[in-house]
Amino acid sequence: MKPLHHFAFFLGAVLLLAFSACNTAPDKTPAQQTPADTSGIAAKKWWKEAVVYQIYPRSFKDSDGDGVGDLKGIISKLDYVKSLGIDMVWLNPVYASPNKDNGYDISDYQNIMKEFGAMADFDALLQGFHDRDIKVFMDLVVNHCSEEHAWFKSARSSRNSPYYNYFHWWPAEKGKPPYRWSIFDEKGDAWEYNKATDSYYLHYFADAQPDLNWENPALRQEIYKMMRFWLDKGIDGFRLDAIAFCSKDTTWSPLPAAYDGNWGMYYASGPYLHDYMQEMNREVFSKYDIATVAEAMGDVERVMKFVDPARKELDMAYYFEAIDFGYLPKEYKMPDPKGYDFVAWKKIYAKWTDAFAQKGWGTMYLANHDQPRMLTRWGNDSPAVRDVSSKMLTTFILSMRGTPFYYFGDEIGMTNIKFDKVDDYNDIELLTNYAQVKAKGGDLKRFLEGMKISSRDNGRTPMQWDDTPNAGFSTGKPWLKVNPNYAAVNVSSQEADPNSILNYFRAMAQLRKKEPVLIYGDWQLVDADNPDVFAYTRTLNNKKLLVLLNFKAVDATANTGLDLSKAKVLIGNYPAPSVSGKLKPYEAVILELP
Ligand code: TEU
Repeated sequence: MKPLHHFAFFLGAVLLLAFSACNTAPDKTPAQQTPADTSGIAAKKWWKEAVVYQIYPRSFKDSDGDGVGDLKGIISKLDYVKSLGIDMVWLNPVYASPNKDNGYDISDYQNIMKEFGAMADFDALLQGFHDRDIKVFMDLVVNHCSEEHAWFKSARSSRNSPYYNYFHWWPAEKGKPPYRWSIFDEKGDAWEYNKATDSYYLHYFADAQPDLNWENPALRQEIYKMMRFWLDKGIDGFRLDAIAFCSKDTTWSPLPAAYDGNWGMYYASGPYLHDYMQEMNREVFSKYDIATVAEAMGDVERVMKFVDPARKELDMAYYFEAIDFGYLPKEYKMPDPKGYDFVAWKKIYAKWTDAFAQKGWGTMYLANHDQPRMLTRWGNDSPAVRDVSSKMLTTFILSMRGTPFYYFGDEIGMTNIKFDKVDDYNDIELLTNYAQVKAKGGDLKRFLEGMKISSRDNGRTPMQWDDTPNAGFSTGKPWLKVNPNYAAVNVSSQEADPNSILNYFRAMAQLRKKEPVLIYGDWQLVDADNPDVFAYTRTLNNKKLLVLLNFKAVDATANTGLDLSKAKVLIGNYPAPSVSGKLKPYEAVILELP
């Protein structure tokens, strides 16, 4: 099977499962079937009540004119971040890194990336957030490190290095290693030959990102020590990158006959994964009042294991089934030109939200640094409807059950940049896939058209602060081009406008704070088969809210079967919000029902 196809097959399998689950019991959700959480009151925790704002430091604000965002830049915007009404910030990796994968290849876990500043800047940033009652989440990348990490440099020099067993090796005298797939490798091969040791090392991601050997207890202790270093500084939690992949089957047996290219699921099935999570919790997390979120691949059963409180592992998980929806089968991240099946997509949300109502806790996101801009992917970025469409998606994120993770720049409606030329891209994922399509003699023009919708760099362009050159991001040449629409889409112009996307985000964040029903309330999909409207109720004690979201560019009607005659509008994205269930294009409204 060709490497590009593996991920697509994974998606295909997941979709098939989703469809069959939905077809058998369209509206009968687990929440209805079992009385486990019918009151909607889960154990209260600060991290369930928080709105998280994700900052990609490279693209947020550059303080020294080198074209790369930095920590001092973020410090200069602390009051802006506070003004959003968010509670917690997730910083993408700021550790020392040669940046083959923009900080996800760490060469020193206890130092700051040169371009971003120094440890003193980090300490000042943390203090600045804490002074404003904002908690800080660090990205923890421990499935792999950088080839420039001292451990790997030593390990690759000799089989006798004390660090050799910090990594996974296949000795060349045993012949070629059994096939494993790599996501950021042009050859799609996760084993890379190393001459000095006459052996192959494993890398699920790029060859510059060797996988760490979690099977080695000494390595695990090093990781825990490093985690304590950051927690002792006072950070408030970790986002655990690619953590589902850390345990490996070190018998390296050939892939099972049943393997269907579903690498996400396969790699997330390591034999000791949850032993390691429980050990990490015992040795580190349980000793601090922090929150942890897993980047958890796999199906409901797999993801649930991370967050079932009885298992004492992690607190929250984000899953991929909804965000990876709507790509063509057998092709990596190629959007289906016919669009996506909206009804099936809603039912994916229903399935996961219902699962997290039983145990654990989920998250809600429509974008992050691995995704395109939410407005282009899930809304409509054309100037005529950009405003309403963006506010509608914000209403969605902040009214779902699960901790919202909101991506910087979405609060002003930033859109995909849609590069025409491959030279404009920076991302290792895109460049790898481009090289693969080229090597196969594939249609590069078609590939680049697809990437205008799905590529990660669309979400990584610099923050648009104002209409001065480079959108006020940097006085130097930005590392990635600024979206030319910055003259119209920027913070400064939206600050002044009470009806702006930015001020709508603030209002929605306040509403979530004011209404516990939006956090702890039961969630129920209504009018499930409506092809245009995403409608659901949130219920807590005697309070019932109805959320109506028109995802289409045309008028639409929600048939909820609920009596709306006494409904009261809590928020809406049109000047005169609808109380009838009849919705204008991209209309969003939250109604309180008596
Ligand atoms: O992503 C984990 C992951 O599995 C990725 O393949 C993800 O699915 C992909 O980026 C989608 O395009 C994490 C980070 O979020 C990502 O930025 C890193 O590149 C990756 O780990 C390697 O560290």
